[in-house]
Amino acid sequence: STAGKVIKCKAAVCWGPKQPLSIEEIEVAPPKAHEVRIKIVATGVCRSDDHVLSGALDVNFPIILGHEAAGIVESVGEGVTNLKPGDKVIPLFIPQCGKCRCCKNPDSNFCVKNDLEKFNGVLQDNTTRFTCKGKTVYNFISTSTFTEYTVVDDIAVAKIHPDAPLDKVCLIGCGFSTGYGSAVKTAKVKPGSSCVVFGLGGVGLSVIIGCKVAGAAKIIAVDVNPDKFAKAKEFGATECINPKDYDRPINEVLAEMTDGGVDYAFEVIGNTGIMTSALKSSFFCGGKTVIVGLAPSNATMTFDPMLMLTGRVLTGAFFGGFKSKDDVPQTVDDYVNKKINFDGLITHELPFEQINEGFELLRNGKSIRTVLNF
Ligand code: PAD
Ligand code: ZN
Ligand code: ZN
Repeated sequence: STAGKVIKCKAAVCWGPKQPLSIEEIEVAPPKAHEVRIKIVATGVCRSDDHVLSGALDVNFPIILGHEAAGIVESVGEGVTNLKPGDKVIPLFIPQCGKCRCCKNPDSNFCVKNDLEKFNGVLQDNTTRFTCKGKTVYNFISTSTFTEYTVVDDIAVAKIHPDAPLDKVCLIGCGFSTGYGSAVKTAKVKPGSSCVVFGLGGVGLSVIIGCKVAGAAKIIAVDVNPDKFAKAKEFGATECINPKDYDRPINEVLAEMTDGGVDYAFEVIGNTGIMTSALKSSFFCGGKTVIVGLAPSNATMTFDPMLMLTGRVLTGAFFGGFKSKDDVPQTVDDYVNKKINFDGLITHELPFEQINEGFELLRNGKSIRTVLNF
């Protein structure tokens, strides 16, 4: 057994922005108290990882990215009682400590133990278990899954159904849950309502799945890449529009299509200008806008506050408002029991070593989700 020993394995190390990931041999130290070492089996490529590669998000380097994954427990540290070697798990990019003010609030899914606000890149004890070429390698948002083995805090991992296909349910670790939850939990889309979704990547398409399940009557899909429209329709979009086809603001077009504005608008790109467009496209009495996309570090959104005085609601969430440790196992059960399906989001599967190709497919708009298999 490898328990208690340092594991040497392959990982995709990010030495800095604007350069390819480098497959390196790294050392992964054993888990300390309340930590879990996981053998990653499958991991998806999400735009949030690419935001680090493009330089849009400020993190510490070198770092091991990746946060949408599924794997198997290799060993556990002292004090971990609810997990054992061999358990199937999904790492959680928002932990759920269960004890903090956010965790105790039934309406919040955030946790003060998160690493999403500051990207410190360390575990709860302020260190990491990764080294490469003698250097400390940082963690990414409590997870780091672009590696054969990772170590996470036990508050940042959920045990899942033993029959779950890991190369599919890895998407429950981010893209699917974030989009689906944004519709059903954060917005609480009502039957018969109208929705607009800006950005038709893996997350935006999952918003569409959620809007459809919630019974929305009109689901308008917006993207500058019309290649995305076929999938959007497959998942439930009733109309697809490309802002480039119009010479006036897209919110005006949407207002005409929806008797004055949509009931629910979702920004799933990470563009602060589009966030304002989303807000403007929501109905002036009670229309709700949900920010899902991750804007670049230090970006700001500006808008006329009069937009809010008529009763619009602006909100946002990480991870679709899902309380991670509670909702991930339930969502996996729903997948195993065929109550939900999102297989159509996975357009490409590649061996882990071809990770840079996975990012190229995302950047040139050819993929929805690429799943990397180890
Ligand atoms: P993606 O790159 O697969 O999809 C984005 C889509 O937006 C693409 O289809 C683009 O063509 C489209 N697009 C880009 N610019 C425009 C524009 N100006 N107008 C219309 N469409 C445009 O990304 P994704 O689906 O993996 O992620 C989407 C965003 O959500 C991204 O910012 C990511 O960082 C964020 C995210 N947030 C969370 C969360 O917890 N809030 C989780 C996961 C991802
Ligand atoms: Zn993600
Ligand atoms: Zn907490």
